[in-house]
Amino acid sequence: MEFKGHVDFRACGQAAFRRAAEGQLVVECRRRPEIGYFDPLSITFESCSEWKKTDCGYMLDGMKVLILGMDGYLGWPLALKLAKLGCRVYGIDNMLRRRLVAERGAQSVTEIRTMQERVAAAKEHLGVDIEFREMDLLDREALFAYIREIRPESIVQFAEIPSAPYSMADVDKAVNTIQNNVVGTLGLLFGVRDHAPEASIIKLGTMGEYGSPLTGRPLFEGLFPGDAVLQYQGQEWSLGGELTPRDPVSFYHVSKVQGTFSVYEACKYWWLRSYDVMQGVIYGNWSDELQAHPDLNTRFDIDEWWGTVVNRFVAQAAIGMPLTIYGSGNQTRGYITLRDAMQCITRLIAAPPDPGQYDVVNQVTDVFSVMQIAQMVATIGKEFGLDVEVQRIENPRVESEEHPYEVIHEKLQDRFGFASESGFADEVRHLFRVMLQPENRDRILAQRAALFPRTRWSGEHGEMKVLERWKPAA
Ligand code: USQ
Repeated sequence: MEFKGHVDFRACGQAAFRRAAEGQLVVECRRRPEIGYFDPLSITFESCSEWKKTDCGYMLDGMKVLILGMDGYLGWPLALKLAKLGCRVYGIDNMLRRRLVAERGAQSVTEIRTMQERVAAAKEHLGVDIEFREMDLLDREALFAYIREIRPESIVQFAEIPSAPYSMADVDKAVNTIQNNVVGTLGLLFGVRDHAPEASIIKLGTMGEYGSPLTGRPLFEGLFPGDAVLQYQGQEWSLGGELTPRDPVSFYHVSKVQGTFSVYEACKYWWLRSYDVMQGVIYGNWSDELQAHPDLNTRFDIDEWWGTVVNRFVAQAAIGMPLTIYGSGNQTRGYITLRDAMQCITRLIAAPPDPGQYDVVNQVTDVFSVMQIAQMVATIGKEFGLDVEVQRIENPRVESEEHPYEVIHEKLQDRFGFASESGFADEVRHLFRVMLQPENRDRILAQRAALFPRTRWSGEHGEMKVLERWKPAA
């Protein structure tokens, strides 16, 4: 999508509107108050020096973006991408993820540098400046002071514990997840209200907030469409614009649902603006910026708590471990590559919502069952000389194994111009090349014990039973 013509002042966040004496609406630019009030229709994207055309549409030049959770799998590639696009990028992280992965006896397969080294590498290899401060989102005093200091134009909330199994492992981990995610997001909203109310908030939610309704009801983008109707006892009511039902599948997903409600309410009470991103399962580790140098690597986890299924399967195949399909393998989810996810988030940052607007996007490109993923990974593995075996094991989770899955994912393409740049096969081929590098393969082998699941939703811990093993035909 390309904006044509006049500047989208609502996306700008820099415009202060006023009614002139004759009743005409005029606007003042917060970035350039010296030009005074002007007619909003008198400025086009092409003529406004504050807007710049990028690969992701028109964007505020030097837009100030604060990334919460910059050290993570998503936070770091996003920082690099935005910095390369000319944004002023700021970030915080409390480095918790590194500690929690170590707690499971695991580590990132790709070797990652400290944040200080990464920031220096970004300068050296990409020529960009990124500002990082080690800070806990729960330290509200420090957070609010930082927001006051930089007055971000966009804030990306990635500073959440992202693992369903971790949140189900024991009471401390469940509480840690809820505390970090729910309280962290709530505090942030007050900070934005008081210190940067015009900033747009990009909140990372998850497709798992919806669950997988057995009725086959479509998973709309957060809110019911205008023509949705409830029929009950011979009467009809409109559901248009209401939040769709949530049916989370772990305490982690519960924390995301709570985040959704907190953000929704804050937009309503305080006129904040936010996109809530219902994120599908992300896989891969390719982006243009990450490829520039190994010192820029993002983390890549594959253990039972922190790895997502595609990443785990490729790593398992690389060391000759049978792929761990939980239960029937017919569980179906929406998936997206890291590269595509970064493009989506960037487009949302570039074109923020109206003040007071809460909107939701479903961020997925493909829908697969676990069985299909295992089959595809095994087939691609053969190109690398691997004779991949798969195993069905007892499902450690409480989740539907047979269910319809009808995801609506239209807004990112239709309204924000998203076009996928990477597909499953190419991304998995790239992953195999990375996982099979001797030093990476060694790091997978070193954490082999953490690859097989031991965390049941029931709270019991121990090996799952293997139900079946076979080698898929190509
Ligand atoms: N699964 C297997 N074998 C494995 C690992 C997973 O069969 O070795 C199955 C799971 O049972 C599940 C599906 O694969 O049905 C996806 O599991 P996952 O671990 O890849 O993803 P999930 O726990 O759903 O969570 C991940 C991210 C989370 C994000 C979510 C998006 O960790 O942060 O919110 O994907 S979604 O799944 O759409 O909710």
